[in-house]
Amino acid sequence: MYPPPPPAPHRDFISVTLSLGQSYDGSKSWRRRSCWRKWKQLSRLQRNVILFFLTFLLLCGLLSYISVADQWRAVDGRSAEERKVRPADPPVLPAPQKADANPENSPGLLPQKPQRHFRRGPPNLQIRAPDKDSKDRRQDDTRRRDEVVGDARQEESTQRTVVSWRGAVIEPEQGTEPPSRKAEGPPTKPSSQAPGIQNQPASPNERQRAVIDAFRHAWTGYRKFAWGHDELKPVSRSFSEWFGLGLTLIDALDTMWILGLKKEFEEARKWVSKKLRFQKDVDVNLFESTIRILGGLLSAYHLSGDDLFLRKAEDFGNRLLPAFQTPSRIPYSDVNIGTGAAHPPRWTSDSTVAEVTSIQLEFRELSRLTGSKKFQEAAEEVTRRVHSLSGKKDGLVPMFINTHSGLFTHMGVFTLGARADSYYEYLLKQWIQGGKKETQLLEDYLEAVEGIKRHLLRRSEPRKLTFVGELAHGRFSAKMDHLVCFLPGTLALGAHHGLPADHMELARALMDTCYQMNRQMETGLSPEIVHFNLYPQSDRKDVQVKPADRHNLLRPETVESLFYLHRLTGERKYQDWGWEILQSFNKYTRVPSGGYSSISNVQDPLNPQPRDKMESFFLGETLKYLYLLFSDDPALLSLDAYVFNTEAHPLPIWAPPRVG
Ligand code: DMJ
Repeated sequence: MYPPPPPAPHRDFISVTLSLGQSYDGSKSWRRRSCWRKWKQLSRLQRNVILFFLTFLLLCGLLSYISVADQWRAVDGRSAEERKVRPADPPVLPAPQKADANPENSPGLLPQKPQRHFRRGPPNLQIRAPDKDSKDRRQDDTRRRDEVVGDARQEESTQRTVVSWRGAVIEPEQGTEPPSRKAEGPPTKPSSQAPGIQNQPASPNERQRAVIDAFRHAWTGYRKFAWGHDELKPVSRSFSEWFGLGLTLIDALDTMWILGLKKEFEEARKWVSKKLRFQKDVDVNLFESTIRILGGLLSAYHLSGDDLFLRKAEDFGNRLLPAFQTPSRIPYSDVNIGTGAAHPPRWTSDSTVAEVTSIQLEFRELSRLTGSKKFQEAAEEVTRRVHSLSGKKDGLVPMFINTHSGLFTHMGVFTLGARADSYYEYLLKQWIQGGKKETQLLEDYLEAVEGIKRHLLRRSEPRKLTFVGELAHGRFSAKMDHLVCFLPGTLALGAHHGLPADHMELARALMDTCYQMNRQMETGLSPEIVHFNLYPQSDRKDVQVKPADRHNLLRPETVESLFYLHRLTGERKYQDWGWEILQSFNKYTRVPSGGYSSISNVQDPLNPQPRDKMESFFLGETLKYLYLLFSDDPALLSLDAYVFNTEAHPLPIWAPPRVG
């Protein structure tokens, strides 16, 4: 017998022997048995230490897996986002810090962060690859936006603004769902898509290419004969000045971006950077320069992310502010951007109502971006004062307002056309811009629509076209400006944002009428003003034109509304109507050497009489709306993310402020 072996000496260290690959007989069970035996031979302490060590390793593994997975998800999301490069950056870009200075005198207008132009380039046409900082900024923006949108949704679910107007109860958050497009062509995503979640940009379709061709032709003329001037005179191959600020060029910036015209955009940007100077002894019209220049610069900033445009916009906004220094706070129509002297037109101390109430989208946005409240305050004071004035008729406003007394003048005349039109448009659009919270704007808008229905709507003979006439001291006139054709689009937009469904019905009916105003003319282009026939027994056509009203200025309103109607109903006929109009523009207004010209007679296809002027809004609005009309992608400048100013410059809808 052998004595029992002495107890193994106690060792306070662990030795683990791995016999990898040494299979005695190649059997797995042997390996398992041998491991188990070794495990049993270990002391309790050794076993505990091993178990602790293994648990620790397991935990570390788990934690690092979670973090790596997160990073991958983020990377994946980012690249997906970047793959979806859109012409428009999602709305609500970060608002830079406030700073007051003239960019021409000092580079310090905006916060003194490192000056880098981070430009994203037109769709599919990255001008310059974004550097790391800009990428980071975009990611931060996206993150912040997602948070804000998340908050907004949460808030919406708990607080729903219910506005009542004469029995109509409106729940503004209930937008109309975009229709299904069954019979209308390829299915599209609903336009209520969250901002920033957009599809791969589609390459332009045939009709959009035709718009690009038209734009290039117009631009060629402007570039050759009017570069840096306000408007092209295409027939005489020269130019005209209004403000001397390169109006067409600025008005067209965002259109170039949207159409993907990289080279043209870059060249125009260079002009803005090197040549555009606002320190000039020149009078500008407050309204026209706000909607075209301020609006154009703000949009260009939003789409491109290029600070240059915001610096210019702030400089320009500062120069417009003296117009508001009137006894009534209702601004003068004109202001000298060099001297700061503001004044009404020579013959009156009145301003027009549309002009003083259609600058708010731009001034509010400028305040939001710069952090300087003075722009918003000046513009909103006008809204408040007009809101509480007497002299309205069921929400309809007169056309003039006095800058000394602050009261309406020329009372008793009501129109949706010139001098009043965009008052109504901006009530709705400001409400949308501000996140559908400013109920006073909504109430005024709803009341006005009821006023239109009650006092201005009639149907023509024999085709029963619904139209909006005018009222002068109780007398109805069957006169309608082409300008009124903005209304179907605005009504449809309101219905989309939750306003009563009968607004959409009215929008459709008025859209038909506006189309007929074009269709019934020999050139297929609407005159400036029409009169509708009200007499059933006559052999007259529905749409009558007086000799003095036969001109067409290349205005956008019909195609603007066609864009909204198509976007919000999905019906292809609206695209087809727009296509007809584009062809008419090409046939009767295109000048071979470059550019398009307004014409004097839409009823004479043999001699439409070119007037030798291409208005800046042909590039800023008409061609932009045509391009958007021909798109089947509701995410392209989504109507849930952007609101277009009255010159077709898209501005972001503000996310609601964070609560708490
Ligand atoms: C544009 O300047 C704007 O659309 C404005 O609201 C009305 N006039 C022209 C276009 O017709």
